[in-house]
Amino acid sequence: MTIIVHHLENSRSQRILWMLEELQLPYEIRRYERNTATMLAPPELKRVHPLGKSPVIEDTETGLVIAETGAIVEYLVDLADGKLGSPAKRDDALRYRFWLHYAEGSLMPPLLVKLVLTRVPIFGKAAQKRIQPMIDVHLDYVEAELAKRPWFAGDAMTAADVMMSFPLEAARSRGGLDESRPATIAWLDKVHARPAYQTALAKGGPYAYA
Ligand SMILES: N[C@@H](CCC(=O)N[C@@H](CS)C(=O)NCC(=O)O)C(=O)O
Repeated sequence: MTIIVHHLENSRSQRILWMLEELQLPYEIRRYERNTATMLAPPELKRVHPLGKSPVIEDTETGLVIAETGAIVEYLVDLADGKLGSPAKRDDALRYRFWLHYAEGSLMPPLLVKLVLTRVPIFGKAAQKRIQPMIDVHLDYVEAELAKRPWFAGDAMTAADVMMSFPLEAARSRGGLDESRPATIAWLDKVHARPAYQTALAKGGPYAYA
């Protein structure tokens, strides 16, 4: 069995490479470059999945094609017999589920809006100022939570941390996350120092956010 990862440069799919390295599952990477004018994915990705987004994985054993980071992460947890999955303690399990959904459901949208606004001339600058306070509410919340425990769900690293890595990398790059939120920065540094993260980085090719 091999997992084929359709990996777009500088994108959410970096998380899947990290996850696969943590789980030590066999995988191979098909890397795609963005269109330099639009920053969109190339049309080949639409031949893999109708949405044409990354990440998408293919499981060579079952022939299944799976899109959406959270769904992929849960699929991989199952393949690895629950490793990095929901913790046994109820509070940890509730936090695990919360952060797993929060990453794409709540934190990514305002960061994406800000990114789009950086490309809008004149009006974009003023609008970015309106969106930053919304991002700050999220970053303050994340900081308060990470000040209480080493990983998002509790004492152990889980797939919830994998999900949270890309939005927080994006926040550090363009969302105002800096040393004024030390617990979050320490968490990011700890993630980036993990051998599995470093191996994923080496295999995935250049990545702007680590
Ligand atoms: N919520 C989806 C978002 C997928 C997504 O928008 N991926 C971006 C990469 S960060 C993409 O493929 N962008 C290129 C495009 O939209 O053409 C997920 O987490 O998988």
